[in-house]
Order: sequence, then C-alpha cells, then structure tokens
Amino acid sequence: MRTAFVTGATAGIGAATVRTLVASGWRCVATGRRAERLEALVAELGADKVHPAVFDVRDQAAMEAAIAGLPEGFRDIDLLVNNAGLAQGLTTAQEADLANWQVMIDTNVTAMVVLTRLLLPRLIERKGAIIAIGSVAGSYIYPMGNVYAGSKAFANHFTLALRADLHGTGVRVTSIEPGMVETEFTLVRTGSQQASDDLYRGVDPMTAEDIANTIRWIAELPPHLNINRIELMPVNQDFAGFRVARENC
Ligand code: NDP
Ligand code: 8X3
Repeated sequence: MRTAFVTGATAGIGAATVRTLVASGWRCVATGRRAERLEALVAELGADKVHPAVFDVRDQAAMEAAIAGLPEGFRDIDLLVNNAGLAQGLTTAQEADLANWQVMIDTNVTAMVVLTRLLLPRLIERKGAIIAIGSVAGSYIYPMGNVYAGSKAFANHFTLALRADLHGTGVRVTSIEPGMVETEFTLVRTGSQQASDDLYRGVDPMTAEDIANTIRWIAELPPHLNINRIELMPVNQDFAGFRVARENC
C-alpha cells in the first residue's frame, strides 16, 4: 500500500485528495491546523488509512516533530502533495496590508520549500512523486493578484526546478495549476460568504474532486511517465486579460 503526505487536508482540494487516494487504496498523512476536521477524516476513512498530523506549516519545528512522529505504516512516503495555501486579502497592492502578504509568503512559499526539503530524502529512497498545487494566477496576471500571484509563480517554478534537480533519481514531479475551484479558498480570500458566493455565481467552477481526481490520475501513472505541468480551468473562465487606461476621453 502506498502512502501520501497531503498538506491542507482539512478542507477543499486537500480533503478531497485524501478521500480520493484512500478510495484508490492509498494511506494518507493528512495535515492542517484544524484538528477536529482531521479527526473527522480519520473517523470517516479509518485510522489504518489516515494519520492526522496537526501543525501550522509556517512552524518548522512543529513540522519536523510531526514528521519524526509518524507512526509505523505512515513513514515511507511515496507521494508529497504540496497543497496547503491561501490568498488573504483581495485588494490592490497600493491598499494591501503587509501582514497579509507575509502570511501568503510564509504559507505558499517558505512552508512548501521547507517541507519539500525535509521529505526529499524519503521520496528519493522510495522513487516517489511530488505534486504541487500552483495556480493559473502564477502564469496569468489579474488585478489584485499581487503577492498571491507572485507566490504561485514561485510554486509553479520551484516545482519545475525540482524536476530538474531530481533528474536521474526516479522521483516524478508535477505542477498542477488550477483556475477557479469552489472551496473555502474564496471565503478566506474575501473574508465574506456573500463575496465568495458572488465570485462563483453562474461560473460553474471546478470542484475539489476535479483536482483530486487529477492528482490521483497523475500519481498512479506508470513510473516511466512524468506529467511536468498541467493547467485546468472551468469552461467559463479564460485568460484574456489585457487592458488599457485611456486619458482624456
Ligand atoms: P481551502 O481554503 O479549502 O483549503 C486550504 C487548506 O490549506 C486548508 O486545509 C488549510 O488548513 C490549509 N492551510 C492554510 N494555511 C495553513 C497553515 N498555516 N498551516 C497548515 N495548513 C494551512 O482552499 P483550496 O482547497 O482551494 O486550496 C488548496 C490549494 O489550492 C492552495 O494552495 C490554493 O492556493 C490552491 N488553489 C486554489 C484554487 C481555488 O480556486 N480554490 C485555484 C488554484 C489553486 P487549516 O486552515 O486547517 O490549517
Ligand atoms: C486561484 C485561481 O482563478 O480563482 O489560485 O484566481 S483563480
């Protein structure tokens, strides 16, 4: 039985990924800060299938302790899903709160880098795989994306850079870059249920299960096959974005 280490498993894409992988025969280390949600996953899927690891990804010591404390059966990591992340504050750069920017950099950039480095020896030993959830925001610029977009450009590129460094190790590396997925992401980003509902209204956005199924498909491909990057959007979203500002008219 293969083992996955899934960050951000208390909600959205991460929770759906744990459910999907377990249904396909995997064990999962499920991580996040909200312990009660991880316990609910364990109750739903079984303690032999899910190990809850409660920590803040911005706390390196807590991350190291969680890895050191993995029980028998969950230590041999075959797949790292770098998923935990967020956008906090939907404002222009000139109005942004620096504290929100720091949270996004610490969570989307620093934590991903640290966790990846800590798990790389195990992943190399197992000829495992790394799948990171970047974003279309890392490739296409939109207003008020600012630091979130920058952090996801980093995520997209760091993941591709890992692929280059891991050349010859047998470790597979994939950057998944989604557009709009209906999760708690937009609630966190806007701070308002109404604003979140407004963003999704009429779009028919992707679901967390759409992304989880993509992760499972990639993870279960034959070992000689690497998907480098994959970009997904709902049909009703596209990447047209050029604007001009006109003076005196
Ligand atoms: P959710 O808000 O539903 O889930 C985010 C997850 O990240 C939660 O499990 C949360 O756990 C975890 N997380 C956030 N901060 C921390 C932290 N400091 N320590 C530990 N865990 C943390 O959002 P999504 O499922 O949509 O987002 C998952 C990933 O997908 C993110 O990286 C996001 O950028 C990316 N993405 C999302 C898109 C979308 O439209 N939804 C589109 C493209 C990419 P907890 O709060 O319990 O700690
Ligand atoms: C967020 C992607 O398209 O919802 O990562 O802004 S989008």
